[in-house]
Amino acid sequence: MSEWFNETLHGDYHQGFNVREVLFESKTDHQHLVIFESGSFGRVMALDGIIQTTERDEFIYHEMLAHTPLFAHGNAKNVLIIGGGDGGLLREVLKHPEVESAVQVEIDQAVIDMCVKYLPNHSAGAYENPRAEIVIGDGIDFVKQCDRQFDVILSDSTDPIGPGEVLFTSPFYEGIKRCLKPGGIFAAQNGVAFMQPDEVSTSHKRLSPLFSDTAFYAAAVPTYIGGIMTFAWASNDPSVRALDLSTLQARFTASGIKTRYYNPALHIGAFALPQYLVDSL
Ligand code: AG3
Repeated sequence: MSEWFNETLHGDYHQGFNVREVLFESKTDHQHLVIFESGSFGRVMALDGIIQTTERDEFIYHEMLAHTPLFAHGNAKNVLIIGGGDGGLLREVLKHPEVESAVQVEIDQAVIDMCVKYLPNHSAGAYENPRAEIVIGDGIDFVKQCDRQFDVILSDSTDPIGPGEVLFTSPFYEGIKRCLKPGGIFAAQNGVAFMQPDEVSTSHKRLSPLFSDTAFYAAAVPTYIGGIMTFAWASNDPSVRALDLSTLQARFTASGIKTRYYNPALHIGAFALPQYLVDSL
């Protein structure tokens, strides 16, 4: 008889994975962590019962969270990542030749260690990259205290439940504002809109008093079930979001970065939201 992993995010609707083999399972200092071999999505990592990443579809999420703000910025030298312990986002950020340093603040050392071991294609050596600096700590403390500023800040958090909850609050967004350089861009995972409808309106309510441009963009990630995953976007320079296709295409081509999901046309289209979301803002 086979074993199933059933996600616990939504009370009365879930996805299940056939578990071929549990590779690691433990309660860390912060959360429950499991990494298992699945039937059709390769290796899968879940925190507190919620799917975080799978080998098969992680590229969609990580490419969209990294490349959309980085190509919009065009010359991001200093990048800050909050969370992202599996290393997939750091891997994509470091593909940008203009990035001189990427600081990653992850609360849970065990997530980094176990993902390096059991999901090596996520970080793909990024933690050994001399441009990467890893800080173990809570993202909210870092942005409240940090004396450095960044061109792009990315929040690759869990959902607003447990350790990730503070990363969706006004004090966190105020910290983000103080750590962003002029013209800087903040992007953050913001939940699956159809299943977590309040996340878009709440983030909009909290971000828009602090930033002159607040928006959301979207991508469908199969294992974040229930439709489109949204990403929050905030900046004090509206022109970075209004870039035309030919500028983005020129930057993308010049970078030499090979993607499997992101491309400049999709970048622009991703900001077009379904009407039920537009109406919720
Ligand atoms: N962290 C975001 C997971 C969101 C899951 N939420 C959901 N399915 N509604 C992903 C971490 C990948 N680096």
